[in-house]
Amino acid sequence: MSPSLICLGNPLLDLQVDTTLEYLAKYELKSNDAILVDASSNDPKMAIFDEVAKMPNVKFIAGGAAQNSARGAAYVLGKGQVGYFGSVGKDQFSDKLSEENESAGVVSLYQVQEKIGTGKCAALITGHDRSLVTDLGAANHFTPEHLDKHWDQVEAAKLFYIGGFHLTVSPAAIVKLGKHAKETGKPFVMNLSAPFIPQFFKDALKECLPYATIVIANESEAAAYAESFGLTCETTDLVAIAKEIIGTDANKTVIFTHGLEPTVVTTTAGSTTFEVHPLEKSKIVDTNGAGDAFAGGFMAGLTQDKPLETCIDMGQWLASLSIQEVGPSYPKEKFTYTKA
Ligand code: 26A
Repeated sequence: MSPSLICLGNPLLDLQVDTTLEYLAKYELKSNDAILVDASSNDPKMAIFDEVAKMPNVKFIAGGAAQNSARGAAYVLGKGQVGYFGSVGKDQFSDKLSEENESAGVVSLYQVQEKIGTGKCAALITGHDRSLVTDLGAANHFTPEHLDKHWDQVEAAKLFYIGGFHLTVSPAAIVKLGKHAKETGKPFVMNLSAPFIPQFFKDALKECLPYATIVIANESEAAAYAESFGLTCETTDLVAIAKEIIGTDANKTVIFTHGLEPTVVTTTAGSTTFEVHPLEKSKIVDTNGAGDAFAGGFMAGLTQDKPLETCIDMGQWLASLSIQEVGPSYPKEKFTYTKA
């Protein structure tokens, strides 16, 4: 059996820790952000990983945004239905990621680097905020040729999910999958992932967005898109931004999540909003990975050919399950989605 849903992203191991605003200030980090550090430049932020690894309350958890979504989709779809492409090293971190994928039912389609360590992300939690600091490591060395090794699975897949973070790694790999999706009429879903993607990877985004049939982003990524692409509308006008992304593409849907505010869904036919179901604050453990879980639940619904509004509700349902766990994880217990 071949996976129905194929995902592509950057496999990372998360070092998650509850920390303080003082610690964030030491490295001039924002409390809710995602940034990259470059291991080859003498970036002082590289020290964060060693410091966090030694903190008494640190937890090592499977991460990587699209990989979190893949595990989420598999939580709903079951074993063998979801495949995940990305690049890892040969070390304990990748062993842990493979194990987590295996137990979640995700088929790991890893490209393995002999001499580069698996990527890592320090997930610095302060209250309900998280600051993500990433050293991509091996994840940065994914090459489109690796897709060829599993092309039979690509051809057998029904649909694709691309983490926008991968735009920093291999736009060529995204285009390769995008072309296949376009030629075969399969859904091709892209997530903008973080404000720095539209900000600093504008050309890569421009190259890949035409293949997307569905674009998922949150309100701050939407605002970053509006600014980076010089849109004349307000950066808070989600419908106007979505219309700009869509242009005249009748085959494109834009989904903007907006925290507890309604989710805004736009096509060339118009715009609709969907209420979120807020979770009691006392039940929230941490919101790291909430957006990934939303995408995972959404993709599971799409894989099951559910109507768009059900897919969105499934995304919100899975996100609410995930924020009751530590990090981008899902309950051990198997809950089943029932239509709200
Ligand atoms: C390229 N960058 C910066 C990244 C990431 C990333 N996943 C892929 N590429 N930076 C953070 N993450 C992941 O986001 C999840 C939370 O949404 C973290 O590993 C974390 O699991």
